[in-house]
Amino acid sequence: MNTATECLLRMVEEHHDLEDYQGGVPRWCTGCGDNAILAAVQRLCRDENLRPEKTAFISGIGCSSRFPHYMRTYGFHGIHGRALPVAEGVKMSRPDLNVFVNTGDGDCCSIGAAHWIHAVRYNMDMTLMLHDNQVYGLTKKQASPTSPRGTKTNTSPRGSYLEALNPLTVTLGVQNVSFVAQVVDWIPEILYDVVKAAFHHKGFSFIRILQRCPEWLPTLYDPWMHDPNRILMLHHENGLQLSSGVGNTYRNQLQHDPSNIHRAREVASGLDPIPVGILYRNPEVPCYEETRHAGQQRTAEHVRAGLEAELDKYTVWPQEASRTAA
Ligand SMILES: Cc1ncc(C[n+]2csc(CCOP(=O)(O)OP(=O)(O)O)c2C)c(N)n1
Ligand code: SF4
Repeated sequence: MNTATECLLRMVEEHHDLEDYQGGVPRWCTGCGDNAILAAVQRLCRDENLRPEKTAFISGIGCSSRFPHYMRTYGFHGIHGRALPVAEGVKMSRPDLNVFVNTGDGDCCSIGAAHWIHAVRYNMDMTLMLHDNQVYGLTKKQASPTSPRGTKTNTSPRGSYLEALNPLTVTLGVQNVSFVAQVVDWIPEILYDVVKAAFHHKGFSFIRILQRCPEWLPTLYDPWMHDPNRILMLHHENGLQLSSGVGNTYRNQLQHDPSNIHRAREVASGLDPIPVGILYRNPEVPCYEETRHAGQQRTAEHVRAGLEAELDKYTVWPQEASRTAA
């Protein structure tokens, strides 16, 4: 085969269409915001021509955590609250992979909260999407840490008593935070732009996606969906630039420099209007997988030698055994 033919074959082989990333048929309810997130992610994979065999989607348990089943890439549908430790293990052993994490507000902010905090601090290079429908969807409507106070659920029939936890301000309070954004599932253009910016960020990208659950909280986001002025659209030359379509629809805009963490925390505290866009981005924060291995030799021989030395510590050699017996 001559070089030109080889080249052509490789190009055909390495080009991917949307279908190449489509896994099983989604079983989410009609109108579930998870469908919009899936569409944005599959589009990103296609546009970035990500190699499916070099891409892994990791999740916990919940409706949103079914995500890896619907991607035709590697994936791991793990256990409740434990998506992040699995993702970190994957990234540590295979830093060359594109790692994505899909998690619900229960999965991340309740049972998985400790992992969430430490994952921000470790700043490993991966993209986390928090599908925040403010309720436990899969288990049929229990209150989650992000449920607004007063939400009536099976665990809070008279309305939940506590103020909702704000995942943005929590994340922005953790040492080594490097990327925080918020989007809503019903503005697909911005959803896509943010997922793309997060993917290109080197470090732990945290995206909170306000996701509709028409099954259990059908009217939750209606006030914001029906009134574009209740969305605060963030833009900046170092953040998102708005298209004329988005700019004309969402006129309540704020020029926000995402390198300013103090301003990011202020903007993140706003609940109404809902801030949408990139709140914070700092590409200078070191990634754990790099600092951890800096200056270390990691060839297979070194790993094997290290393991042998470790196992030798526990080996009882025959002459030693007979000496001990005598
Ligand atoms: C250790 C453990 N505790 C509880 C459960 C039950 N459980 C499964 S999913 C879930 C909550 C799901 O809510 P969320 O993470 O918000 O995801 P959603 O279904 O809304 O996408 C719970 C409590 C479980 N599977 N494992
Ligand atoms: S129950 Fe809610 S979160 Fe789960 S699939 Fe249905 S709409 Fe989506």
